[in-house]
Formats: sequence, C-alpha cells, structure tokens
Amino acid sequence: MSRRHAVSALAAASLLAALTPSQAEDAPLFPRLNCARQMNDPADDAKYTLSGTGATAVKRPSDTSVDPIDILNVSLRSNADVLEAYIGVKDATKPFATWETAYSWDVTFENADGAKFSVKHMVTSAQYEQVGGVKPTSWAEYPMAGYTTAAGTGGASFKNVKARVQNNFVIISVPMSEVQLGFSEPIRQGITTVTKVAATSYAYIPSGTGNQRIADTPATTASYVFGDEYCFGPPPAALSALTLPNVQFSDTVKLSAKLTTEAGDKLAGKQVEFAVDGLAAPLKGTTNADGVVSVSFKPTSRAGTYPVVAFFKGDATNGKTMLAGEVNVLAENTGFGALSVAKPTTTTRRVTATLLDDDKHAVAGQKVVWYVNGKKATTQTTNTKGQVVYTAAKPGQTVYAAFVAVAGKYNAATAKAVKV
Ligand SMILES: [Ca+2]
Ligand SMILES: [Ca+2]
Repeated sequence: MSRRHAVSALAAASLLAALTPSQAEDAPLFPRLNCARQMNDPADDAKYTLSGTGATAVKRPSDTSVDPIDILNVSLRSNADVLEAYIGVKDATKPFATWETAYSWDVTFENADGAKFSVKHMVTSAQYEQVGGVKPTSWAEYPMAGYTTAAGTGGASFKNVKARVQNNFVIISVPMSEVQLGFSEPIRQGITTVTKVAATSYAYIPSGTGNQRIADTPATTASYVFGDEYCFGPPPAALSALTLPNVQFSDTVKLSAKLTTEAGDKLAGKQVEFAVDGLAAPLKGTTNADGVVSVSFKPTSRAGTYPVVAFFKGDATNGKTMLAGEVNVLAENTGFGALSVAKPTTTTRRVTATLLDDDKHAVAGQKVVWYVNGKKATTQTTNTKGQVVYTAAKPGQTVYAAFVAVAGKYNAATAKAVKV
C-alpha cells in the first residue's frame, strides 16, 4: 500500500509555513529600484500643463533641484491583514509639499474564480479640491496635516485606507478584509492576482493668473500575485539542483540542493532547511564552498511520495527562496543468507536464519516463521543481528524460514530450505 501525496503550491506553502512561521512575517522594508516585477517608470518625465489666462511655466514654487512628484516605480505587497501599494516617488516629501496635491492608484483585482473588480483611489493633500478647479484662496489655508482618500469605484469601495510617506515612497494601505469584499471566494496568496496596477501623481501650482499642473502618469502597468515579495528587500537567493533520490524505508539518503545568488554566484556557509512531509522537524544543513547543501533523510513514514520544500530564510544581502519537489519512499528489500545448521547433539539440530536488507544491514524486531517439513512450526522475532534461532529441529527434517512483508516498509523474503 502506498500513500500518494499530491504536490501542489498549497502543499508546499503549508510545509513552508510549518518551517519558519516567524520568518515568513519578517518584512523587508522597501522595494528595490528597477526591480523587474514592479511597474518601473523613467525619472524626470513628469508632464506640465498650463491652464488659465496668463499662466506661465514655473516649474514649482521653490526648490527646482528636485521633482517630488516624479513616479519611479509601483510595487504591491500583501499579507493576511493588509495590501499595500508602494508608489516610489523621487524625493517624496513628508508632509506633502504645498503644491503636491495627490497620488492615485488604479488597480484591477482578479481572483482564482475569474471574478474581477477595479478600484481607483487617491491619496490627497488638503488642497486636493483644486483638482476640481477650486483654487484655494491661500495655500496657507491648507495645512498639510495628514492625508485623505477619495472613495473607490468598481466592485468594492475601500473605506479604511491609510497612507503614509516613508523613504521616498507614498504607501497606500488597505485592509485585506476590504479587498475581500470584491470577491466571492477567499483571496489566496500566490493565486489571487492584480492584473493591473497604475499610478499617477498630481501637482497644481498657481502660476500667473492660471494654474500649472504637473502630472506623472506612467504609460506602463504591472501585474502582481498576492504574496509575491520579490521586489522587497535584497534580491532573492536561488535554489537549484534539488536532488531527492528514491530511498528505501530503512535506509538513509542524502537530499541536496545548491544555493546561489540571483545572479548565479555560489553562496557558502548558509543554512538551508529541508521540510519533508511527515517529518516532525525540518532537516538543516549548511552550504559548502560550492554552495551545495546536503542533509541525511531517513524515512519515518511508509512507502509513498512525499512533498519536500528546500528553504533559505535569507539574510541582509540575499532574500529568502524556496524550491519544492518530492521524494519517493520505497519498501525495503530483504533476504536471508544460507541457513546455518549446528549439531548440539546427535538427535538435535539448531538452525539460525539471518534477515538482512539489501544493504546487508540486520533487520531487527521482525517476525519470522519457521517451517518444518512444509508445515508452520513456530514464529520468532529477529534480534538486533536480524537473527532467529530454531532449536527444535531433528536430523533429517527439511527446514526453512519465511518473512512476511510489512506493507510499505519491508518486502517479503524466504530462506532456501535445508535438510538438517
Ligand atoms: Ca517618472
Ligand atoms: Ca536498502
């Protein structure tokens, strides 16, 4: 009998959760510049628009050395509680500058069942009214305390959105419970996607008797899978060459993998964990000079196919990574050598059988049946040497021993009969 385990992303994810529950929550702080999986936008491409009679192009009220509304990238991240959009803005100021009016995001979510909904959202400073054409009488009337948000549109309207500016990112934060409102089934990390994320920045500057509007609307959008933190923290390390040889039930095998940087440079002296379904704790090993790590695996479960996840938790310069596979556990082959016959007296014979596996290791603690002249005589249990001794044989009898298979653990074996 074998137990078949389906290896799926979910199985791997649950194994991974069992591995390092705390590390999974460790949040690298900010996205990397020019990460391949985020929306990247050129620097210094904010567009100017003049409106109103007499408007003149003034780059901004002050400080012409920076372009604080210039969007550089947008990344999303999520966990069970919150979805956050990191809008990377060159020299974003906190609080927003007086003429810095709004940052918007525009997202389309798609769940595994195909359900979609879209939300447009704005984080604004107090002078956001000017977007509607209402020019504040004085900038001083609009202290830049805090941020407000406009209502969402589409399948869900987010009400409890927060925003903050940190490390040149405008970070929009939405409770996952509100994102969930747009879906008929649970959002699943690794499965639910954002098929479009876009962002725009706006600034309105009084200029002459008109206004000068500055906006940066990146032409590209990006997609995102819930739970993917590829762009946060250092570039992830890479595991490869996951080697999971078949192993017989009572044997030990080496499981191995190779750890490198994302660029392919080997990483030595790093701990890698192997979680094997059915084992109480992950197996831990350290990479050698070639970046190769190997651990000894001795099955504790009967024959079957078991998911395995190799996991590197990451460090300051290389992010976490994992690689999933499966290992096949097979029943051990057994066999008897030639029966050994001793003659304690002229009328008694002593027959010893030794049960070994196919690596010539003793198979201890297993039941062996003795047959005399074709009939079952007695059952004994192998000792630590794999031996059973039948002392009641008489000269002239035909004797043999048989081991019945133990499902999923040991295959059967029968000793060659001897005339004692
Ligand atoms: Ca830009
Ligand atoms: Ca073996």
